[in-house]
Amino acid sequence: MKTQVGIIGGGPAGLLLSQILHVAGIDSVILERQSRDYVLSRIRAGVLEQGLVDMLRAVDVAGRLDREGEVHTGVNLAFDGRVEHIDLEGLTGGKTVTVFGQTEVTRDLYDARDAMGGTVVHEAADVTPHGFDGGTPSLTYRKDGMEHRVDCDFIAACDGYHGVGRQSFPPGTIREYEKTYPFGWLGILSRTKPVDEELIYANHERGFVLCSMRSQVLSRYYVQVPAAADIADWSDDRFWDELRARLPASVADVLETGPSIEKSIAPLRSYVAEPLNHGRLFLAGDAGHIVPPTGAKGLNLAASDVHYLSEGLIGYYRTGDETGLKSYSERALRRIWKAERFSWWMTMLMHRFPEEGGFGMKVQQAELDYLTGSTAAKTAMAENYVGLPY
Ligand code: FAS
Ligand code: PHB
Repeated sequence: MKTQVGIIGGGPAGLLLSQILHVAGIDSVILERQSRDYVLSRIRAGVLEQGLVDMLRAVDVAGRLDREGEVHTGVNLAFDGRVEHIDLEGLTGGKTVTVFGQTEVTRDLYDARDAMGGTVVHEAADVTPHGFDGGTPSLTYRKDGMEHRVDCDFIAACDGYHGVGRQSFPPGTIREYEKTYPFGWLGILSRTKPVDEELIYANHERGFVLCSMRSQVLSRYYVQVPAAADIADWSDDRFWDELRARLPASVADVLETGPSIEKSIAPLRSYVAEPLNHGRLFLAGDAGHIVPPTGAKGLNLAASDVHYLSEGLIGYYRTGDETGLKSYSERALRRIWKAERFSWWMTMLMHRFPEEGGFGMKVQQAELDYLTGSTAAKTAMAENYVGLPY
């Protein structure tokens, strides 16, 4: 098989890149190791920056998003028994975020690829990049007991943190920056009315919680748990009791509970690989970086990577100009590191670090008290939360 851009990974980054390239008349093939059902069974991000919404609209994949997505003009911070509102729209001159599940974005991207005759190979095993150091890149993979090969001009590794792309860089060509956190997020999905119209991030001495949603009848909640927590130890009742215990009474009193329809624990990590390309192999999305979900940046960073990479590829195929490809890594990393900083800052501010003792708790509460009382501090948080410019 021959194509122009070989893409490893059929998650949001790979699918969005393929869709943008297609609309620009550039051919691509996606090799995804899982089945489509498996990919669509994963429950992940929920908050979309305007930049991602605009990109989906530009390639005609925002129909359902525009109908079903919820525009949020603010977000809440809860601490010390209080709930304080951050007016995102007012503080950023009109910018907002949209609540619409990553799973639904991925579903709509798959539907769009199908409608445009896109090639997505599922259950492609042992995908391996070759020849990206020189001018003859290719991807090999196994499916139905047969070896296959895709010859291409460029390889985009959109294969997530555990993907093969980054691991294919020659030894010594990648610098890695990493911070792991001593806790994870235990998340549940429940067919219940969300506890508030907007998200609530809560700092509490028992640990962090987040109240989010997917719609007015589908709630998404997270509870900070130790990194070694076993999901088998967390019944629904225990989850709801812990969530209530960590919320201000005004919120806990109106919490609607119900059976979980999904329950999982996500580890928290900050990670960046530099550079994001080696020869004609490019990393985009979680393949190149990971953020703790506290700042709702993971999916949105994948979008800005795809924005920069697709600009470079389109420029190359239209004019032969390689400037955009040569500057991709530097451009993407500048925005990545600002999102890494913001996600780290929100994580350090909102979570319980037992080793910090009571002093650490009091300092967090003092910072939250200052933040919610300062227009300058709230503006700084708001412009990062809605998403910095591409
Ligand atoms: P993805 O990991 O989504 O997609 C990569 C794809 O590549 C996958 O489908 C995988 O099967 C495939 N792949 C991997 N290796 C391959 C190989 N060798 N060959 C072929 N295919 C291969 N972000 C938030 O903002 N909020 C959240 O609440 C949140 N929760 C998360 C929970 C979990 C458990 C995880 C892992 C991430 C979470 N994230 C969250 C971050 C998440 O939303 C990512 O940022 C987003 O999925 C990034 O998209 P991709 O870069 O496409 O990577
Ligand atoms: C979610 O709804 O899954 C979500 C929202 C905001 C975050 C993280 C996750 O910061």
